[in-house]
Amino acid sequence: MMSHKSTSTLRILATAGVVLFGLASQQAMAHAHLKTETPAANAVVTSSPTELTLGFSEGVEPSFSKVEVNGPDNKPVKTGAFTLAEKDNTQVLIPLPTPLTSGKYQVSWHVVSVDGHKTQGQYIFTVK
Ligand SMILES: [Cu+2]
Repeated sequence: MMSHKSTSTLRILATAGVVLFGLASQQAMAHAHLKTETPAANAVVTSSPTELTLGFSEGVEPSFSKVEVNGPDNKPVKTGAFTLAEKDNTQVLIPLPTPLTSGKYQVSWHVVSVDGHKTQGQYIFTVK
């Protein structure tokens, strides 16, 4: 019967939707999200840090990832090489060869995780 048929079609569509949604959320969880950062987001530090550290939820590919820092007046800050912590590809170190003057700094990160997914974000911290 017609009504019975359309009910089963709906049921199949609903099941497919749940499966697709499940897959999509699993993939989202596998992306590299920023979990910790030093200096912390929105922190006010009293002295210039000598490096930034960014800890991600997944390992990242250094050759396809970058971290940019912009200082007061939106001027780009010179940073050292994008470096991964030894034996931990989730921990990124960004050396700051030149001491930071007082002001607000914006850190923008773009990373490709080991599963090939791109994520990006930004945060600020202040040097007093
Ligand atoms: Cu992913």
